[in-house]
Amino acid sequence: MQENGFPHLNNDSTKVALVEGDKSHTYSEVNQRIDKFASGLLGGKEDLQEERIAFFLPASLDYVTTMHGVWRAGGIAVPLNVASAVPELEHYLSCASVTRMVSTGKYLTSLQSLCESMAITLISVEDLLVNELTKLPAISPERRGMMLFTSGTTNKPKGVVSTHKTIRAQITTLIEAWAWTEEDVIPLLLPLHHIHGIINILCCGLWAGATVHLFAKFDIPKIMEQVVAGTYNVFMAVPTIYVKLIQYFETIEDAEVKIICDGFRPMRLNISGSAACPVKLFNQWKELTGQILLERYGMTEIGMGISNPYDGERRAGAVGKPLPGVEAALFDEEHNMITDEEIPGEIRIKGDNVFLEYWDNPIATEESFRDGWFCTGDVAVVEDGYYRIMGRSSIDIIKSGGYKLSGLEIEGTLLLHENITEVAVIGVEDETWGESVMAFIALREGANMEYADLKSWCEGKMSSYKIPKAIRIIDALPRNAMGKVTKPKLKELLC
Ligand code: MLC
Ligand code: AMP
Repeated sequence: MQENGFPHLNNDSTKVALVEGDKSHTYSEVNQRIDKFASGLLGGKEDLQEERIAFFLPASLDYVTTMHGVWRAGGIAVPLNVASAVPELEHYLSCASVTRMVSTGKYLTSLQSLCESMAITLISVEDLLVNELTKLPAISPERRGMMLFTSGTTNKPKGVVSTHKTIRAQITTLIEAWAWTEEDVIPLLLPLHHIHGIINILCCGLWAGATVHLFAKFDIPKIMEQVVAGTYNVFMAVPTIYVKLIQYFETIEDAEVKIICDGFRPMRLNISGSAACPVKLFNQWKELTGQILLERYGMTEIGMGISNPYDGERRAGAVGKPLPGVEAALFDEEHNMITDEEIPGEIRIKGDNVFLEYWDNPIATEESFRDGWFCTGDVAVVEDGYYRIMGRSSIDIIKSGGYKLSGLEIEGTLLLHENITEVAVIGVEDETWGESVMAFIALREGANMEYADLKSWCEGKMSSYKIPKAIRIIDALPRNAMGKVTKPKLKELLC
């Protein structure tokens, strides 16, 4: 197992690192490919000096090559969501001042005009796999390594910048806490522009010398085939994935359900995170598979902060205790640390796992820290040392199927519709998605709106998972004396 150093990849030689369809790739093959790619990216330079290199790639050998290649060449990796709409991509690319974009196959054609219009050089992975290896730079841990975009309480997503030290801390705490070993085999079925897929699965797996099976999408039958074959001993997903698996079980014969559940039963670990795991789901999964889900809590800015134990009681409805190397505490509205159990407060986090800054946004960075603590905006209580998440301080943030969405960002796009005069977006409780996006809309006089028409209007303007799942037309939005929309009142309208 790797002890330290960069860039975060095991160098064991003959072991299989990645499986992609019917192809498998050993660590030595992957490492050599990364070195060639990094040499190609450097193109004669000694060090990329934190050049922002974006990449638009599904989970694949190419993705791993690019991510690690950028790291080895001294750049900042900016992985993008392959399901993004063009206006979203324009924001990410201009916000990060991206100079080069790496992609492959069919995506190269679709990205061409965007890259041309933004003076970004579009390159294919293959083009950078040079044969002449160059000396790669020494990368100090304090250097910036990755930028991930996160939605929040602002209109547009912010770039969360992690250093190599941050990335290493985020990985190593999980290797220790969840007992990763090179014997582990895990499917990666989550998108690779968020830390759940990137850090918890891909980076941890490749640091530990484990084998990661890459799936470009959440393809239930294909993944279940491998579960039945006993291929995996670790499984990590968002709650919606467990819900969808249970919904899938309802569509197949009981005997087949039993075979699949028997594939989950001997695994050493099933993890749920990125959104609250309802107690009902925790119990259903236990009943079906015998697996006691390990729920943990994290955030783009901190990696994982709090986790139920690998050994010991995994408590339903709770996210556990601070991870090794992570300091967590609750604070009241006056910024006093809460020391009594069962009094709710905001979770604040300290440790090497915490990000460096929001890219090019010193004000947002400063506002998100207080006395050295990162303020998460999540409210929790502690019971017998176990944290239980109660909610979020902002109603503008929605967690749908594990994706964090900004109500304000969605409102900003909907307001571009010629018939919409006012709009407020909230998250409403939903059994499949945790929360689903609902828009309250006031229309121009005399105008009508059907949901289906609005949905097709939204396509291409925002990622499809941000599109409201329901709308309600109202005459005017409720506002307080200051003229601010009172979103809690909208929730009351639904009762
Ligand atoms: C897909 N759809 C969603 C959605 N995902 N709608 C709302 N919320 C979502 N999350 C919609 C699509 O727009 C489409 O709508 C329809 O569902 C089918 O799309 P799909 O792509 O085929 O869906 P599926 O593959 O089933 O995707 C579900 C999912 C996916 C759960 C696999 O949402 C997912 O990968 N979520 C995980 C996101 C994640 O990694 N979050 C971690 C963030 S990091 P239509 O109408 O067009 O049919 C973090 C920190 C931490 O949170 O603690 O980990
Ligand atoms: P993101 O910004 O996409 O990384 O999402 C981080 C947010 O997801 C956190 O701030 C929490 O609100 C939420 N989250 C992550 N894990 C959990 C969990 N186990 N229970 C409840 N909320 C969670």
